[in-house]
Order: sequence, then C-alpha cells, then structure tokens
Amino acid sequence: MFLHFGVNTFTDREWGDGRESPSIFAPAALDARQWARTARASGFRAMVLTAKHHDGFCLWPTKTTTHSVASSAWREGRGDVVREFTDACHAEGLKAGLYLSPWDRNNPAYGDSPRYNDLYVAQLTELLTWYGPVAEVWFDGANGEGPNGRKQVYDWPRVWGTVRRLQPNAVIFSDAGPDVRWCGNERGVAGDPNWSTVDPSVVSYPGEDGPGIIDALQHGDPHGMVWRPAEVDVSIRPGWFYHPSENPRVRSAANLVDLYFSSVGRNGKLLLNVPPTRAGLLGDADVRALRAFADSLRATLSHDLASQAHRSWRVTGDRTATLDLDLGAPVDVAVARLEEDIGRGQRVARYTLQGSVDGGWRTMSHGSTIGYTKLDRFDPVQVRRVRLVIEDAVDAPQPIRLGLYASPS
Ligand code: FUL
Repeated sequence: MFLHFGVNTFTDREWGDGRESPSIFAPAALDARQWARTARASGFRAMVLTAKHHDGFCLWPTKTTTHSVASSAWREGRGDVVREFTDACHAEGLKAGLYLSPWDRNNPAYGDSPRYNDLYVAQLTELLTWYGPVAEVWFDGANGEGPNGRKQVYDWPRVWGTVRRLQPNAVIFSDAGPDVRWCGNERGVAGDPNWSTVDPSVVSYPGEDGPGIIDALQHGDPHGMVWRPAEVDVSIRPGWFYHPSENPRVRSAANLVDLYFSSVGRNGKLLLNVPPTRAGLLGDADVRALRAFADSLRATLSHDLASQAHRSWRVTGDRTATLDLDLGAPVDVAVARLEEDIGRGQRVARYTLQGSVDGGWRTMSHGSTIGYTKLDRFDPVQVRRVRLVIEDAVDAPQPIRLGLYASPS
C-alpha cells in the first residue's frame, strides 16, 4: 500500500509549490496503526509513505531543514509521522518503505547540485538510520525546476550506494531500478508481455525521457541481462493525495480486483495508493472498498481445484513443453494461475491453456509471458483434463505451477 500524505492533504493540491506554511499540517486524529491494521486486514504486506513529496515538507523532524513537522503545531512540534508509520508497520507485521522525492520545490539548495546532493543524502541517511529496517526506498522520476530555474544534477550512484550501505536488504525502486522498475504508467496495468529482465542501458536514471523508454519500462527485455521486475503504482482515487471532492470516486471492489489481475496477474507487484484524510486516517469509503476487494480475492483464489490433480510435464523441444492435468472428475473453472519458478529466471514467451471434458480440446486462455504470477480469467467452462502448451520460451522451459479456480460469483 502506498500512502501519499503531507501539506497537499491540507491544501487540496497534488503538487505543492514549496511555499506552504508548516502550520497547515494539522491532522487531528492521526493514527498510523489504523493505516497498518487496514493494510494487513486487506492482504497487503508492505506500506510505502511519502516522507517528503515535491513540496519539500518533511514528515519527520529532520535536522536538514526547518520545513518539517517540527515547525508545525501538530503534537506541539514534537511529532514524527515517519516514526509513527514505521512503528505501526512493524507492530502489525508489515514491511515499511519510504518515498523521498528527489525534486524539492522548497529547499534553497535545490539546483545547486553538489550542495543539494549532500542535503538529499543527509535526509536519506536520517530515514535509513533512525527508524529500523526499511524494506523499500522509492525514488520518483518526476522532476522540475529549482527555485531559480536551475537544473539539479543528481548523483544517483551515491544515492543508491547510501541505501546499499545503510539498509542492504532494502529494494530500490525507480524508473532505473536498480532493483525494481516503474511499470511505465499510473493506470495500474503492467505490460503484456512483461519480462522481469531489462537492458539497463535503456533507462539509466529516474525520470529519463525519450523514445523507447516507456516501452522498455512496460515490457522489459527477454534478453536483458539484469533482473528488475516491474512495480505497478496506482491510486484508489483519481488523485494521489486525499481530496474530499473525490470521496464519491473511490474505486469499487470489482475495479480493485481488475487492478489485481492487471498487475499481480501480469507478473507485476501492485502498489496501491490509499491516501490518509486531513484527520490522518484512511477514509471510510476507501476502507470499505479495500475490505470488499480482499474478501472477493480470497473467495476467488483460496480454493485451488487442481491441488489434487494428476500432473505430467513433458519437454517437447528446445523451447517448448506441455503440462497435462487430470482433475479426476469434471469441474467448473473460470480462473487460472500460472507460476514460473523464477529462481531459475523467467523463460516462457507464449502459451495456450486448453481444457476438455471428453476429448474435444478447447482454448481457455492464451498469453505471452508468465513470470512469478500470471492470472487468466475466462468464461466458466467445465473440464476434466487441462493442458498447458508452452509454445515458445527464451530458454528451456521449466515446470510451471498451475492452479485452477471457480467462477468468482
Ligand atoms: C509522480 C508524482 O509526481 C506524483 O505526485 C505521485 O507521487 C506519483 C506516485 O509519482 O511522479
């Protein structure tokens, strides 16, 4: 779960300009445990908080600037949202991730490249040393002017080196990874195909723009030499920050299930943004939608109708193979889950899934890449035998895990 929270929550904007007064930051009932309980109850395993967005306002009492919670009246200037957030994550058994916007529209050093790079690394160092384990660090590609229109030249190797040194187990997200890449859009839809491998020379820094970049982010590269799976960030509302006028536009449970199929179901990780309200809580409509989403997913995916099936895997060529399943009796199925053993890389490039009751094979679904998870939905069909045909791969196909599920209704 992604949480966009900060001065924009109070100004009703998406991008602050850095001139916001810290005094407007005044959540009356901030409860990070409510965020974490909601996340856990709806099946999330990690949360990522915007510790600083483009407006430069820091949600922790940083020593690098006075533009922070320490200058607000919230908790008499002694509050620390990052502390409450990381403590809540750890108390609820969730991993904590932090977003630190490179673009900073408040800090006077921004655009004075060496000076701002020192400050940025100092902020990162605080975040990575004051709050215990951090599982993911999120570097946004959005970038604009400095206070004097000067362009900031970042020192990415230094930034990433700082994360490696201080939190060696954290994964680093950005357009250019190095560990996890942006999926290339904010609509919640991973590419098809979606390879977890990339050619790292195509997108070499966050925010890089140019021909072929969005394509490379969406699809990866079957022959890429670096493993950099896609993460799919998308909001439960039209905006990333909370706006009261968008309360009627919270995504429905069915829409969230669609997002799950188009992200996790396409070899992506889902990072769903649920922005806290001005009170500092996840809103009722959002919480209701999340619960219904989780219930619906569990109802669909908890009972694997193929768990007892008799299976046989046959290699039929250098790049082809067939998996045959006998379910023992006719069963109604409507969803398939395919999984490659990604410990051995990602290999499948094209497949067809067929089913039969008594001999006549019909196609249930077909697709390109599989990766760690591919989810296919199709019209409910009664089958006793199921055949997965791997028609093409970039290396010798390895046995695929195949689960089958009934119609969600
Ligand atoms: C974008 C930002 O400009 C948005 O405000 C938001 O934080 C989104 C996740 O990334 O690049």
